[in-house]
Amino acid sequence: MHPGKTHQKNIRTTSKYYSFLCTMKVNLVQTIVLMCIIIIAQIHGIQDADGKRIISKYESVQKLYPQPARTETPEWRVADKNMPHPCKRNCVENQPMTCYYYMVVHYDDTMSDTCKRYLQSKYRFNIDGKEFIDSFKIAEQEPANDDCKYADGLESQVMVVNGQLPGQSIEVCFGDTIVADVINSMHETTTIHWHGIHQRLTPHMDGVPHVTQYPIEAGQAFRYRFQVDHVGTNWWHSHTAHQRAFGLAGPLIVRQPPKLNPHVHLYDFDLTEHVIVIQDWVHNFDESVAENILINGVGRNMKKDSKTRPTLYAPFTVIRGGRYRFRVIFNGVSNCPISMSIDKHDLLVISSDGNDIEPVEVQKIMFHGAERYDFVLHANQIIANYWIRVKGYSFCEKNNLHQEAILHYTDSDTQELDTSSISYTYDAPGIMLNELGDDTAGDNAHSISLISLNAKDIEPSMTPDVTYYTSMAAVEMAEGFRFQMDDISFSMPKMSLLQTRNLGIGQFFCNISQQAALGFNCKQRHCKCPNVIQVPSQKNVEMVISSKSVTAHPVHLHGYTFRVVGMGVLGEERISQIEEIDQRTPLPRRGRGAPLKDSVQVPAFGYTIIRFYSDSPGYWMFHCHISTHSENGMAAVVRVGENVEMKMCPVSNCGLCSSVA
Ligand SMILES: [Cu+2]
Repeated sequence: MHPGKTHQKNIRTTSKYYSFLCTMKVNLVQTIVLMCIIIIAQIHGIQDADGKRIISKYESVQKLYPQPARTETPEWRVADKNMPHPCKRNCVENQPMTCYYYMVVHYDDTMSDTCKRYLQSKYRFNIDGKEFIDSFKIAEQEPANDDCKYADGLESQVMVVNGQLPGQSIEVCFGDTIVADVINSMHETTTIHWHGIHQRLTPHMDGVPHVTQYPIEAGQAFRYRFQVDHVGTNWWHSHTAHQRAFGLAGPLIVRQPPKLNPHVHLYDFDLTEHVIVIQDWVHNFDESVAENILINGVGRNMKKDSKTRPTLYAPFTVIRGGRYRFRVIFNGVSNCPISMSIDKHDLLVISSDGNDIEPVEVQKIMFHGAERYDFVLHANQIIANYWIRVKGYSFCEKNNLHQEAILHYTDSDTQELDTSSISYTYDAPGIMLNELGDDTAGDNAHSISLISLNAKDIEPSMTPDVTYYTSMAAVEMAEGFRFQMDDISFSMPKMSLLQTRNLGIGQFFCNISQQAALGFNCKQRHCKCPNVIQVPSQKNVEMVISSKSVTAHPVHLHGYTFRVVGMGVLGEERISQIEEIDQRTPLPRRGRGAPLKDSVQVPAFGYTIIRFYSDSPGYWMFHCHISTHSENGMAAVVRVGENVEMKMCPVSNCGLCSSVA
């Protein structure tokens, strides 16, 4: 779906208007009603290039389910599909709203019939024998509800919400309440996690199956209802299996009133059109290998030996002289960190994972899975098109995966693209923020370390009350890789931890010291159990997280924002003795004002040190954000506080099994 399309008025709006008239004036003469119906039948919905009606998968699925009854919930703000949601507004202090979203999760296809309109000759152009589609013309001329998921021009099965790839951008203000009805029309379970939201008041809305809720079964609906307790560029995504790799993810943008926004003076525009979702892309539900990278759901086909279709690049329009806030979300799925740059433009980075920092000017940003960075782009170059470049590393490097999008200055020729420098070997010049394998000692002329960033929000000085050492590993065995935290492959109990916490389930938990007490050496034998790390509440907690593997792992802790106070590389030999090393000669930790994050890399054979104040009791997932790693055991649960300290959840959510819940 094109960001530019949100501006458009479309035929559907007109048809809605007629339909509204029809329903309101029930006592009008029948002939008028009939005429209305005929008009609606003719202009409603998606048409192919010949004007024939196409029923998209979403439309057919949607018909199976009841629509929200608006009259019953007058205080809720609800939007029609394609209409701007009333909650996307200028934020005003102390005026929260309740924002309703209807989210049908369904199977769908990229490049289905609804995309045929895009292939009309009026949109196509040619550069050096390669075919392209004019994405700016499409945004202008195609109805916003066309339901086309063009992706990389290849047909692929996907799973999406409401027919969109990436999913709809939910945009609200801090303090709003989100009510989201998730209707699972698939024949497998799902859940939605609201990444970046702390769920302090509603830990049972965190969306982790068997930890904070039971899975939403096939054919079942689940209502998420929670207060938005964290500003910034956040995102929603499925937390079940590998579903977010197949399309179940979208932005969740939380703005605040201008006077509370420390960076408001740095930019003129903060628009939906400049939200960027990047993801490594797999085809037909095969998560084992990324075959492409997509930017806002589109991009050039990179798969070898596949039939080529014209390329549709994601369009981003700016007016010369303007200063634009870009919000970038990396829905990284495989072991594929990416770098991003924009030709001839500096990136003034102002925020990460929804946490403001002192602005830093760089030319490239490295994203590890689940990270978000916001930057200001000053459109101060000559009027032209510029490449937004994304380059994949680690596993994506093996397939030379890279992708581009277009930064388009208004008044430049939309079809004038210089494709000569498009190649994997192209390295954008300048300084990189958050380099892969970042080392504290790594600050140099070419890179800026994440932990050298300064948070806008500075904490009082603190010393940790408790320090935990925890490790991430991918151990190669004869039967394949074992993915572990603390030498344990995480396995989920069938009872949901938060819901059944008072049923004595603690006896099923394990952790490394408990396993040792039982006589199991998890370094030698395979330990597979629900690894629950017990953390006391209301304490300054420090975690020294190490990667005992050749790979950097992006780690995400639910429920909290933490300070990143240390990061470095020790090497293969020394990393296994990190606890002794740190206790003998403490690893370097930076002082106050360290950057706040919820997702951060742990460098290969290196470590990352995080700190947080444990004031939100609950069961919080703590895991690698590479989907194949976490789903195979590189995960644990951080249990903060005792059961009695945890927020009560409503009875309807506290059943013993999904059929009761
Ligand atoms: Cu990992």
